[in-house]
Amino acid sequence: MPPQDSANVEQLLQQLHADFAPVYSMLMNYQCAVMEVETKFNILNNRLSIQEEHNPIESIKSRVKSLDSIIRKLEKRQLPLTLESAEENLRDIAGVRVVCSFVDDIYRVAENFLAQEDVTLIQRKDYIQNPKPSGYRSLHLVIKTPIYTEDGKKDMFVEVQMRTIAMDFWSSLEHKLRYKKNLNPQIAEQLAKELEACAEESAKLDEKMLHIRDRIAADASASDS
Ligand code: 0O2
Repeated sequence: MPPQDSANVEQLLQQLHADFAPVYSMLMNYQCAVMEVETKFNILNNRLSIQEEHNPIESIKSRVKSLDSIIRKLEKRQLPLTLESAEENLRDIAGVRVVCSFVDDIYRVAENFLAQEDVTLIQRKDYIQNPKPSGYRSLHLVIKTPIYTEDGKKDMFVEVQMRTIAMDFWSSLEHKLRYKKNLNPQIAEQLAKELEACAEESAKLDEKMLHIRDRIAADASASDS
């Protein structure tokens, strides 16, 4: 490459870095918030396992929304297409999904998480007590938590979805149906009905498993005494 072209490339790269710096910085802030929240749940998982003799959390999955999804969501809601507007209006740019073994683990972990001084609850939606018409079940928490940047402390929104393994399994299958394009509408309707029935059965299974776990624990403590 001739020296002059190389200088042009350097200049272009510098310009691109300067242009994209605010975007990188915003997404990095959300990534930091996700890491903070994940750490909180990992610590809770270890601490609560001492009391209950089992790990209440099966897995934690996290993501930061892509720039494309952020812009599309702003457009869909007819909001200004700016970074400031995204930070102000979208509460699910940082998402953490906590999958628990049993339904009561969800509430115990949530309670301990929300009791922390640097976690502020903004919104709580209990789709376990009140499932969506689709059959969707999860506990949704929108919280604010601080991160520490070069410019100081910054409070960040994080959306936490908490569910059992069964709810997570159901939700990922239903998500496939939801986003499948070009599906015959009659088949889609039939599948949605079948999925709704699956959600009911799955909730009953969660209840039965919880009951069995409690009976095992009760029997074990009776044998110990
Ligand atoms: P994706 O692709 O999972 O990110 P919001 O969209 O958050 O502004 P709303 O309706 O207040 O608006 O949020 P809600 O109902 O609390 O749920 C938001 C998220 O929950 C969804 O994000 C899904 O992840 C999940 N969810 C809610 N309802 C359903 C459902 O019926 N089926 C499945 N599979 N997931 C659901 P996104 O951004 O819609 O989708």
